Amino acid sequence: MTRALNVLGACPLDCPDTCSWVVKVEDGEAVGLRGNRDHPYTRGALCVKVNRYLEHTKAADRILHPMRRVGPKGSGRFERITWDEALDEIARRLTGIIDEFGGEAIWPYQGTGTLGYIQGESGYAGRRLWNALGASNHDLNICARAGNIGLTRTNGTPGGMDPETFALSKLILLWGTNTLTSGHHLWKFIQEARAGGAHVVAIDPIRTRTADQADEHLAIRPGTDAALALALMHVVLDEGAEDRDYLENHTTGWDDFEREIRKYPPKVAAEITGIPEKDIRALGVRLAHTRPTGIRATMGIQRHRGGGTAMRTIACIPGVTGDWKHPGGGVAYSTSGLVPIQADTRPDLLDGPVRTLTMTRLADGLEDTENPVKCLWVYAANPMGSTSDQNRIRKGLLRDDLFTVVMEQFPTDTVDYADIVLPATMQFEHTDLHHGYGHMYLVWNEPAVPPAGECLSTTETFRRVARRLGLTEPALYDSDLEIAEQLLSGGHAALDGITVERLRREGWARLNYPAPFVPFTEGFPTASGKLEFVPENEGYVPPFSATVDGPYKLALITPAAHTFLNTVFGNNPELARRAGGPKILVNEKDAAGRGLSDGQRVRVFNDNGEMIAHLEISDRVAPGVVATTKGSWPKLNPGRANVNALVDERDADMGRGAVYHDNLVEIAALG
Ligand SMILES: Nc1nc2c(c(=O)[nH]1)N[C@H]1C(S)=C(S)[C@@H](COP(=O)(O)OP(=O)(O)OC[C@H]3O[C@@H](n4cnc5c(=O)[nH]c(N)nc54)[C@H](O)[C@@H]3O)O[C@H]1N2
Ligand SMILES: Nc1nc2c(c(=O)[nH]1)N[C@H]1C(S)=C(S)[C@@H](COP(=O)(O)OP(=O)(O)OC[C@H]3O[C@@H](n4cnc5c(=O)[nH]c(N)nc54)[C@H](O)[C@@H]3O)O[C@H]1N2
Ligand code: SF4
Ligand SMILES: [Mo]
Repeated sequence: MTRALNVLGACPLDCPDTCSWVVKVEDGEAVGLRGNRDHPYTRGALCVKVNRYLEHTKAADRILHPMRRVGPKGSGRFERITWDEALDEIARRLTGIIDEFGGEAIWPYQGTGTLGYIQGESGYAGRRLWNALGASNHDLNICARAGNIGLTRTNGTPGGMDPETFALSKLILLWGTNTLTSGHHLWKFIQEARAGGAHVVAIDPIRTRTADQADEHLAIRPGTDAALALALMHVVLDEGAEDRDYLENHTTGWDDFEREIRKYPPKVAAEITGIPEKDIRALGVRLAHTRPTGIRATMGIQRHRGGGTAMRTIACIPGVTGDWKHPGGGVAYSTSGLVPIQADTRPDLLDGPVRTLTMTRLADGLEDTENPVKCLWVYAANPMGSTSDQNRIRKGLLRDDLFTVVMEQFPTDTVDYADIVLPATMQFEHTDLHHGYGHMYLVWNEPAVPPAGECLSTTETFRRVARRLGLTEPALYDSDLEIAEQLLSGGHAALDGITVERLRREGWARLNYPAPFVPFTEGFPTASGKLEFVPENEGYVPPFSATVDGPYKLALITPAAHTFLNTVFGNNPELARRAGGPKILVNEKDAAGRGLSDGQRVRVFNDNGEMIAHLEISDRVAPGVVATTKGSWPKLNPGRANVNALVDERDADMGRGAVYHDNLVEIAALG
C-alpha cells in the first residue's frame, strides 16, 4: 500500500515572494511539489524556476558525499571521503590556522542560497560557531545594502508598504524592478489595482517583460533615478499639490530639501535621465493628483554608484505627496524591516572584537597580505558566479596557502576551487523558518524526506565541526527546533501567538499587523520621529558610466534572469536551455556603429575581463546601454566566464553595495 502525505514547506531562495509550498511524499519519496493554495500571497503558484525544484533535488550532478580535492585548484577533480575524514582534516587545518594566525584568518563567506533563519542568511546560520572561534565577521551586503541605508536615512527603516496594499493604489510606479521576473506574485495585486482603474508605469532602462505589460514605460538612463525623483517632486510643487499638513507635521528638513528639488525642473532631469521632458512632466502631474500612489522600487536601482542616494530620494516622494496616510500609498522596497526576529548569533560567545570582511570585496580580501585570510569557508554562496571581478576572485581562490571549504548541493565553479567539499541538504530535507521580504508572513519549512546521500544541513554540519574541535559551549549544540523557539521568543507584538507548534501545524502565519497595513501612522523610527529629508552631499550622484571618459562607451546592466535564481538552476538542463546561453542586448545604432549584426557571437569586454555572448539587436535598450542577465555558470559558458568577469569591484555610495548595473564595456566581433 502506498503511504502518501503532504508536507508544508517554504521556498528558500532569495526572492521576495517566499512561497509556501506543498511537497507530496509517497513511501518516503518526494513525488510532487506545488504552491500552497491557502497562502494569501503564494495563491497556489510557484514560478518557472521552482516548478523544477523537485527535479533539481534528484539531479544527477547533486553532491552527495564529502570530497577532497585531488587535482590542482580549479580543476574540479575530487575523491570521495567519509565525513570522519573530512571533519578530521577540517579540525586539523582550522586549529593550525587559528594557532598561527588567529581566528580572524577565517572568513565565513555566507551567501543567499537559502534565506532561512535556521539554515541560512536571515539567521546568519553558523555564526555561533564562528564567534566561538573568533572568526572574522562577514558583512553580507551583496544584495540590498545601499538601498537599505538610503531608505533608512529617510524613514528610519528599509521597511514600508505591505505589497498586498498595491491592490488599493491608483498610480503604481514599478521603479527599477522587474516584477514578472523577480517576484511575480505581486502582479496579482497590481492586476487588482488595475481593475480599480490604476495606471501602471515601469521606470527601467530595459523594456522588460514587466514594462511590456505596463501602461507606460520610461526608459531611464541607468543610475539617474534620483534626478527623476527630484523632477517629479518639482512638478508636484508646480502643481501646488504638496501635502502641506503632512510636510508640517510628519517631516523634517523640508526647507533645505525644497531648495534641492528646485534645482531639478523636468528640463534638467530630461537631460540627465534621457526621458523626454514632456513625459516627466506628465508623470509628475499624474503623481501630483493621484492618491494613493504606490511605488515598488526594489534592488535594481541601488546597484549603482549613487544607488543609496537614489533610494533615499525616491523615499522622499510620499513625504511630499502625503501618500503614507493612505493604504496603497508609499514605497515598498523590502518588508524585512517589519519582521521583529533577531538573528540569534550569540555575540556573547566572542572573546573580543573581530574585524569585518565585506562580501562585495572578496577579491580584495583574498589579496590582503598583511592580515591574510587563510581559510575561506563558503556556504550557500557561489562567488565565482555571483561576485564582482570574477578573474581576480579566481586568482585569490588559486592561492596555495588558502584552505577553502565549500558546503554545496551542486558542483559550481566555486566548488572547483575547494580543498574540502561538504554535501548540503536541500529544502525538502531540513527544518527552517522563513519570512518573505516581499510580504508579511512567516513561512515554516518542515522536512519532507530524509537527506539525500550523506548530505547534512547547515546547522548539523556546524554542530559536527564544533564537536570535532572539542568545543564545549552548549549553544553550539542547540537543535533546530530549539533555535526556532529562540528566534520567535522576542516578545514583540507582531509575533504574538505565533509559535513553532502553530507554524508546524499551519505552515505559515501573517505577522500581527493590521490589514490593510499602513506603516508610520505612529511616526517614523528616525531620531526625530518624522520622515527626514536630508539633502546631505548632493541630491543626485551621477553614475560611473556618465563620469568616465575612456575606451569603453557602453553602459552595461545585468539584472535577474527569468529562468535562474542568482546562479541557482544554472546547471538545470531545461532552464539553461530556455535561457539560451549568454546574450547581450544592443541597440541597433550601437551595433551598426561597430559593424555588428544580429545573432553574431561577440566579445563583451573591459579592463576586468571578457564574456562571450550572442548579440541581439533590440529596441528594448536605448543607444549607449547594453544588457545581459546574471546567473549563468561560468564553466558552462564559452570562455568560462559570465558577466561578473566585467563587473568592477567598486562600492556604491552607501554600505559598500555592489555596482552590478554600473559598468562600462565595449563589444567586438569574436576573432
Ligand atoms: N527570476 C529571478 N528572480 C529573482 C532573481 C533572479 O536571479 N532571477 N534574483 C532575486 C534577487 S537575489 C533579488 S535581490 C531580486 C532582484 O530583483 P530586482 O530588485 O528586480 O533587481 P534587478 O533584477 O537587479 O533589477 C531590476 C530592474 O532594474 C533595472 N535597472 C537597472 N539599473 C537601473 C537604474 O539605474 N534605474 C532603474 N530605474 N532601473 C534600473 C533593471 O534593468 C531591471 O529590469 O530578485 C530576486 N528574484
Ligand atoms: N551580474 C550580477 N551579479 C549579481 C547580481 C546582479 O544583479 N548582477 N545580483 C547579486 C545578488 S542580488 C545576489 S543576492 C548575489 C547572490 O550571490 P550568492 O549569495 O553567491 O548566491 P548564488 O550565486 O545563488 O549561490 C548560492 C549557492 O548556494 C547553494 N545553496 C542553496 N541552498 C543551500 C543550502 O541550504 N546550503 C548550502 N550549503 N548551499 C546552498 C546553491 O546551490 C548555490 O550554488 O548575486 C549577486 N550577483
Ligand atoms: S523563487 Fe520566488 S516565486 Fe519562485 S517559488 Fe521561490 S519564492 Fe516563489
Ligand atoms: Mo539579491
